[in-house]
Amino acid sequence: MKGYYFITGAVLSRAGNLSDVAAAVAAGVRVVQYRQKQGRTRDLVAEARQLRQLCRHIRFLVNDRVDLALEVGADGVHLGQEDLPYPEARRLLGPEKIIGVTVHNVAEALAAQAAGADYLGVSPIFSTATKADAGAPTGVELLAEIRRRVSLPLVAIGGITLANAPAVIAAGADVVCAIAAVVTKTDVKSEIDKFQRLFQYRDQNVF
Ligand code: TZP
Ligand code: MG
Repeated sequence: MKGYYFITGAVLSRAGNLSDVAAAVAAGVRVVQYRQKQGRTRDLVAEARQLRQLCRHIRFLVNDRVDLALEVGADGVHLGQEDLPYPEARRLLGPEKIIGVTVHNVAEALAAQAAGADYLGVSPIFSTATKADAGAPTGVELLAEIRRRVSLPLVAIGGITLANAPAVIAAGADVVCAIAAVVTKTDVKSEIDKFQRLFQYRDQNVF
C-alpha cells in the first residue's frame, strides 16, 4: 500500500473522531486506526463500533486493544513495544488479522519482522507533542536504514507535516500518518487530500 493512513486523535480534534473518520473515508483513505487512550472501555467499544461501520469498506485497525478489535470485528491491531507481544496477539486474533508493530530501531524492526508482523510503524520520525512517551526522534535516516534491511511495508509516524512528508516518502516510507497536521484543521478531508497527492502512485491494496 502507498498513501496516507488515518489515526484518530480525539484530544486534538476539532470535530471529533466520527467526523474525522468520515472525512478520511471521503478522502479515499484505505486504512483507519482507532487510537483512544482515555475514556471508559464501554464508551470506547461503542465508538469503535460506529467507526467500524463507517470503515466497512476499508481496513479498520485498533490501537493497543486486542479486546476491542475482536469485539467490533476490526481488521487488526497496532501494537507498541510495551503492548501485548506479537505472539500473544496473534494467538488471540488468529492468522488472518493484520498486526502492525511500532519499532524505534533496526533491532526491533528485525525482531518484529521475524515474529511475523504485517507492517512496521517507524516512530517517531520527528519530535511530536501528540504522544508524550514517543521517545527520541529517529529522523529519516533510521527509516532509510530499516527500508534497506526489512521488506515489510513501513508506516512512518511522528511529527509529519505536509512540508516534511516528501522527505519521509523519499526515505522509503510506504505510508505516512499525521495526526496533528490533519485533525487540528478546519477541513480535514482537504488536508488528507493534500497528503494523498504526495504519493505519485497510490496503491489501493492494503497490507
Ligand atoms: N506514535 C508515535 S508518534 C505518534 C504516535 C501515535 C503521534 C503522531 O502524531 P503527530 O501529531 O502526527 O505527530
Ligand atoms: Mg500502544
